[in-house]
Amino acid sequence: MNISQTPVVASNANPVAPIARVFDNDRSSAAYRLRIALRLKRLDPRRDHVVIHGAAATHREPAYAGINPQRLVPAIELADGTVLTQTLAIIEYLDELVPAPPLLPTSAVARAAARSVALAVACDIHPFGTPRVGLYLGEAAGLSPDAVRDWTRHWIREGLDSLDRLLAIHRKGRYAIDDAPGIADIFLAPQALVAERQGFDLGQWPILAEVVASLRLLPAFSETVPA
Ligand SMILES: N[C@@H](CCC(=O)N[C@@H](CS)C(=O)NCC(=O)O)C(=O)O
Repeated sequence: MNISQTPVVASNANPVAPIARVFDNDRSSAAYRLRIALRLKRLDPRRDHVVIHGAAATHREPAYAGINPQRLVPAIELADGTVLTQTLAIIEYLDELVPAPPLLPTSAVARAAARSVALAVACDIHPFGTPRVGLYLGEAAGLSPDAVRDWTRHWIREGLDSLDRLLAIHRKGRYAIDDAPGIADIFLAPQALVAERQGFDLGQWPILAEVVASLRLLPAFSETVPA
């Protein structure tokens, strides 16, 4: 499964170091994005599990904060010791490290469209449903578990309404952008799964549901799902 990470694009002016390990969490939707990308690239680096839920969580402790200053998963450590954070940045790095199959479309317009779908998820939907936000709403803002759930569901509904409209504009193939699974899909599928786990029926977003159904036929998406 582990193919060579020898970078095709590396040079002295453009060094690309291989991945030494991944800081993963099997329940995290952001970590799911990275698992999909690694699988599409046929990379299988060492994985260190970081606990982010409940009393056993370790991601906010000094040991992990020393690795990822944002205290979030996922992160990757390169062979030269550099740590990279933020899934979009990490996945674009992977795309430079192992160019095939490409995770970004060939045209500049389609690349921008793909990034806009990914960023809509990463910036405007996913953060509202993270453990840190839920904990704050419950503990500091005093919301009941039901109120936190309603709040989370509100932002998912708003976000997926927007995503379905975005896909209506940008989709030119079987998946989010074209006929090759790429960055937009890697962000879309995990967010759709979160929505289902929050009780939504994806059928209310017909384009998104169709894209997700196609993606779930791919092992990279179906065999890496969060627990
Ligand atoms: N924008 C970040 C999001 C990372 C993120 O929020 N990860 C979540 C897991 S899905 C996390 O570590 N949460 C810990 C917390 O909320 O305390 C990325 O794309 O990598």
